[in-house]
Parts: sequence; C-alpha cells; structure tokens
Amino acid sequence: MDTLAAAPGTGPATSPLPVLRKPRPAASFKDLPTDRTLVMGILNVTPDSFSDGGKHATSDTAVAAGLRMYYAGADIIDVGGESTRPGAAEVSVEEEQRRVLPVIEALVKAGALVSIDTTHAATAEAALAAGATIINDVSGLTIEPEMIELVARSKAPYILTHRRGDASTMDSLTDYRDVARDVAAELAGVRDKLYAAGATPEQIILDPGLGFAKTEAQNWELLQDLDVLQAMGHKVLVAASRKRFLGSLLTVAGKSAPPQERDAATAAVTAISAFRGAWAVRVHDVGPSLDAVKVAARIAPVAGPSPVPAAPGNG
Ligand code: PMM
Repeated sequence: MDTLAAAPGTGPATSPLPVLRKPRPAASFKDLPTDRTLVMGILNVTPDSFSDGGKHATSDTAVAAGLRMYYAGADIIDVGGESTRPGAAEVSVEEEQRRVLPVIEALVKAGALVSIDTTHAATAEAALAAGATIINDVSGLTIEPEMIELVARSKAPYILTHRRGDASTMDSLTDYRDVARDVAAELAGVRDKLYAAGATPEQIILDPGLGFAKTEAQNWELLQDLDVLQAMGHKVLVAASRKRFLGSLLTVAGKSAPPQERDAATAAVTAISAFRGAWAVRVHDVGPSLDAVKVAARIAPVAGPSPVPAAPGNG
C-alpha cells in the first residue's frame, strides 16, 4: 500500500505537509464562485488580535495556518498585521508590512487568493505588489485620501467597512436613529467619494462593520436588516466571527463565552448571511462556515446582492 497517498477526504484539509504541494497558478477574483456565499479565512499576523492573538506571530506559523485554511477550502485568505480591537496599540506601517508581506507572497505562490486587511494605503499598495488581490479596509469614515486614490488607480476590489472613530473612541460613537439605514447612508457617502476619484461600482464590497461603533443590539439589528445594505446593489461581506456580541449571547452563569467557544454561533450567522445572499463571510474557523454555506445554497442557491426593491405601488 502506498502509505503516502492520502485517504479520500483527508487530502487538502488535513495534509500535514501542505508546503510540499506544487505551486498553483494564482487564483483570480473573477474566477471565484458566484453561486454560493464565499468563505474568507482570517489570518491575523499579530501578537495581540482579540481572538487568536499571538498564535500566528511569526511568518512560518502564519503561512502554515493560511495554507491549512486554503486547503480546507477557504475562497480567500485575509491577511492582517495590525489588531483592530478596541484599545489595541498602533503598529507602524513598516512593522505591519514586515509581518504581512512574506506571508502574502507565500500564500499567493501556493495559489491562494489573498486580501490585505489594513487601514494604510502604503501597506495596501505593497500587499498588491506582493500578489494580494483584495483590499480589506476597516477605516470606514476615516479613510485616508491616499487609500481612495489607490482604490481608483489600482482597480482592486475594495471592502468598505462601516466604522466611526478609532479603536479608542468607537465604543462611544453608537448614536444612530436607525442603525441599518444610517450605516447604509454613511457607507454611500464614502462610496461616492471613491466614485468621484474614479473607482467603479464592481470594485466595491460593503461591510456593515459589526462591532465597530455598534452596540450589541445594533449588531443584531444590522444582521436582521442585511437587505438594507444588499439593496445598495454591491456585494456584501459579513464579519461576525467570534465577536463580543456572540460571546454575550452565549453567556453561561454570568460569564460571556470566550472567543474560541463562539465558532458554532459564528457558523449560524454564516448560514443566515448566506441565506440572505451575502457575497462572503469573514471567519476564523473556515470548516463549519463552508458547511453552513453549502446548506444555505441548497435553500437559496444564488448569492449576491438582491435587486433594489420596487417602490410601493409599482405592482
Ligand atoms: N473585523 C476585524 C478585522 N478586520 N475586516 C472587515 N472587513 N470587517 C470586520 O468586521 C473586521 C475586519 C476585527 O478583528 P479580527 O480580525 O480579530 O476578527
């Protein structure tokens, strides 16, 4: 018996030697599946991220973790070098790039489609040069003018995340009249600045920014009203994975569930987001979300933005 051959079903997801696989041609954005919601795996190359901080603090462990997600079936690997959690220390752009660029290069070489999770245009540009395809920016209303110019010039797909303030102020900026409509209106304002600079509608992916200047109740409201964002006609990304509002939901004996115990609830959010037509979900634990997406695709097979609803009285 050939002991090196993987048993059926144990190949890509569990191979202990992923680095021995041949490099594949780089994946492209236009070849991503369009008949189901995509799963983006989170790869934080940081010593202090809120849920997996410290695990992938070196390039080697980060690349191995990224390859595991890729071989498990993640459609996109989201590489970040700066923690965005409230109160997190700022990282210099040089340090951020030192963390992420070698990881991006290795993952792209293996054939993965990579997004760069950064609020800095200089890091986004260096990441694109290293082979990343998508810019994932959580700066929201504080977007750098250089980022606007880069998005317009590069024509790279751009995730525009709703957020007010920064890590130290956002928890006090949660005053909304109607959170879903206010978030949509504020995103539209930034989107229009991107258009004015020359960006195209197809480039823009909207993210409600769960946990960024939102109370726990507002996060749930945004998920309930996802159709308000979908109606803007862009792709929508939902990033609920392991966030604090899931921990609170799962409180036992007055104790919120720790981040690593929030993956089943995350997969439930994935199923609902996929059912509602989200373009992608951003998650730490890709396996359960890939399964959830498959379940949702049997019930609501076509993902993507829903058409703008007809005005009342139009038949
Ligand atoms: N949240 C975090 C980091 N990056 N990107 C997008 N597009 N949306 C988010 O809500 C988001 C993000 C928070 O930290 P984590 O990487 O530990 O989940």
